[in-house]
Amino acid sequence: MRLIRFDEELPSSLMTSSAQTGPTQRQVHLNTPFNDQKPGTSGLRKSSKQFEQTNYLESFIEAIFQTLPGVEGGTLILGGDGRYGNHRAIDVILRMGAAHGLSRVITTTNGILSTPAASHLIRANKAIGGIILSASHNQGGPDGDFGVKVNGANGGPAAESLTNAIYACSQALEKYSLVDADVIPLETPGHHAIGGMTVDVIDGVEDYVELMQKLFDFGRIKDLIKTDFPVVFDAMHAVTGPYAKRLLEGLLGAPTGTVRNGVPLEDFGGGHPDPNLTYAAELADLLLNGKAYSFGAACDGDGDRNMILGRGCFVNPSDSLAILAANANVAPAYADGLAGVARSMPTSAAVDVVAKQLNIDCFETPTGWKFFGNLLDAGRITLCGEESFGTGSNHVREKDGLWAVLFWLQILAERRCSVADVMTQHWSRFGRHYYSRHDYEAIASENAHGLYNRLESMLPRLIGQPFAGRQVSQADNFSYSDPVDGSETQSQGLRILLEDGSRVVVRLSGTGTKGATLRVYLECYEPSHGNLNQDPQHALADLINGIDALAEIQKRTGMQRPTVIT
Ligand code: VG1
Ligand code: CO
Repeated sequence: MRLIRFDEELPSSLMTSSAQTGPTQRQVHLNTPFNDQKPGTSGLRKSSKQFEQTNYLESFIEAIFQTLPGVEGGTLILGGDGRYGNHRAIDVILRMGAAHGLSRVITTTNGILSTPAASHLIRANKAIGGIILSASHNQGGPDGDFGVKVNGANGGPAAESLTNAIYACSQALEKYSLVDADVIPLETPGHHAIGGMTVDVIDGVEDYVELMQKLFDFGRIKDLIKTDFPVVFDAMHAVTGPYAKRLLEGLLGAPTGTVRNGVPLEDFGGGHPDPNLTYAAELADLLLNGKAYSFGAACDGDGDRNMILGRGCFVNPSDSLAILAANANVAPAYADGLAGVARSMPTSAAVDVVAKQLNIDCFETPTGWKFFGNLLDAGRITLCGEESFGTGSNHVREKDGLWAVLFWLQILAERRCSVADVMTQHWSRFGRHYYSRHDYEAIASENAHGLYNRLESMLPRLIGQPFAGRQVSQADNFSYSDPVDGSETQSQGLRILLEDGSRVVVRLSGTGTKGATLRVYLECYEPSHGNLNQDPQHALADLINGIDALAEIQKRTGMQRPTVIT
């Protein structure tokens, strides 16, 4: 355990408080710095227990405040997905922010703020950035995970250069600063101060809802819902409940009860707030086996992911991105066309085919939304997405779950057909990318790294060799050169590309907290005149067996089958 060596009280000359005496500023010294605060794919994620260690959260926050540009005199956006630890973290960050000379923090009632809504607030208020308290789709509660996401002034996840600098700072940290102050009440909107720092508690839903109204034609969506088109949304007891209620049940006139699990809970009701067929099984069952709804959707813990379902129909996220791109003109915000599109490397090439037809650029980036930021800022792309249930546009700098739901409803409102019809018509025009992701969760770390390193060392010899009844045309560890700032990112996943355009990608997750998670991404293309109605697991069977044999997945993970199949 790390003990506080001594506390030092400082004369607080910077502090000008509305209170009669300014708050006391303190510095807390660390015995030894923490050496495990390296942010992963999106922020720092650890178990709640790790975050509850003395000084652990404070250390990471200090590293952020010492590294993020513009803290002195700047405005910060602060909130989270409502998970266990949210309130305590907001209190700590406010008192540390005051000690570091922030001039203003905008936080939200009950600290509820979705990741895309935070991104919007950063941009709308010209803030220096934001801190979002979330471990996204990871489970919450005292026995679950907690997380801290750091966003920059553009509203997007901090670039690697910044997260590396934060990590370096945390490893060398000797002390942190905070002030002693009363806990700011978050139950209702209001204006407060801690010393010279203003704390504005605002409704975290309002600005976001206004933004959505600018992007989409709510009247038309309302007309669709009014006709015989019942919709259902599962907020998974996470952050999107209040947003979805205001949007769907409020503005769009869907009946009360449309939003299920709509009250954010500290432990997400014991569930796993990950909108996929495994963890949102109840919703999946309603749509895939029931007949009551025409459209269903769910979002993850912090509201940036989305799953779209139609009656008897699951929309693969890679297809979803392609379909949004192909139909973008139906939404007022994108009626003038798209500047370009981007997808993460493991995402299927379905959107590439659309981009080609639209004659626009299509970029392939590493996994993680931070890599889209430069392309969005430079106006090179309008839409982007990931296979992991993430889609978004230039309206914010994060993926945006409810935005995707509204976009789908807009398409359905224009086309007046079923989700399944949208899918089959898309495939018959562009061909179909059969796609699946197999996740092996919580594998012993050595086994996962052993498997990965072995496969990586085999790659050079695979080129030209047979694999899954095809020939390997390229095999490498993906690296990315940012077309905007020229920065290079190496080692982003092992790719086995086959001569017919099919491929297998293998990565280790950068968001898991228990052991290691192996992700295997599988893809093959069927042209528009081919067989478009297979079960993806069947269409991909050769690739599934091929990679298992090559990488010895079952043997080395000790698992007969993946934990999650998407
Ligand atoms: C996963 C997804 C990735 C996504 C990231 C953050 O990362 O694969 O596409 O950007 O989560 O999403 P990884 O490293 O575990 O594969 V979220 O909604 O958890 O912030
Ligand atoms: Co998320």
